[in-house]
Amino acid sequence: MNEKDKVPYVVTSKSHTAVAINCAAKAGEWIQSKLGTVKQLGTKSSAQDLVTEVDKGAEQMIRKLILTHFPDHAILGEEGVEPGPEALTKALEAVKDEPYVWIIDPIDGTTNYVHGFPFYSVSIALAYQGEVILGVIYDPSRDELFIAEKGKGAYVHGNPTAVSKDNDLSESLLATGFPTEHSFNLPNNMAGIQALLPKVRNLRGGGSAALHMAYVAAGRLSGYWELGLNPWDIAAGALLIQESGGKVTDTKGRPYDLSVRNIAATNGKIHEGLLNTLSEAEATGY
Ligand code: 2AM
Ligand code: CA
Repeated sequence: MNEKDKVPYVVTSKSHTAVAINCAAKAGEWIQSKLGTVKQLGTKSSAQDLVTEVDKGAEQMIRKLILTHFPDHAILGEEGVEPGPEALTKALEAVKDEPYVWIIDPIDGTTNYVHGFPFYSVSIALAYQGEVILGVIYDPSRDELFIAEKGKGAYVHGNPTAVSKDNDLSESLLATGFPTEHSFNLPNNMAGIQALLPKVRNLRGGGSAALHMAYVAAGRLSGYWELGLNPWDIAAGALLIQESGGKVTDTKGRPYDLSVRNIAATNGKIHEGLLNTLSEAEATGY
């Protein structure tokens, strides 16, 4: 047999979901074992946008595992893309004709991780022809694994998740994230907070977009919005919420897709109220 005719060995027996779970669990366990040991703190787009050797190591670990099983799949990972919207547009363009694209955030909530504030997660999604078909979010601090498969529902620890039943903003617990981009997104976010706080039960800012979205899916938060995010912060959580009966759009109410950066995610019932309040306050980030 010629060298060039040799077909590399490919493990074919595992499902996408099993690989995603394995990646999230392995990376999560490793991240947790490194908690409190970070030596070198790097910054990306701004002084508040942190990256560590643990983010990079975890992403490498996940990439390797995915490619062992699916060598022809594309991967869009946070640590593989330069910060900023232009680099993201290019990265999305580069994978747009790939049938399967894995979208990974090795640590969503790096600031929390660095400070030992136990609210961070590993987020892994798989898109087929541009549509998210699988989402896994793992919270290693609580050992909680959230899983969603398109059309098959969403689960935490094997139990189906469902969004909250709150009908009105007044009985809602919302979450948001505070932007690292201070000239445009920050004033917009502040205007949104100012308008929403008097209308809702209360507001939280936990610091992990993916985990906030998992919490909306699980009914622990009624809704969540944030400006200036990236696809790896949102993709897995968006499917979790949709499969739990909730609604995910951009902050102007347009359907969610991988390019959406300003996200509104709710139990569905309060969606219009959230969007209307953001719009009236000119706080949509558009
Ligand atoms: P990260 O920890 O993976 O960077 C907190 O509000 C959320 O914003 C987190 O999900 C965090 O993800 C994300 N985030 C932090 N810095 C960001 C940046 N410069 N651009 C976009 N999202 C960011
Ligand atoms: Ca990250």
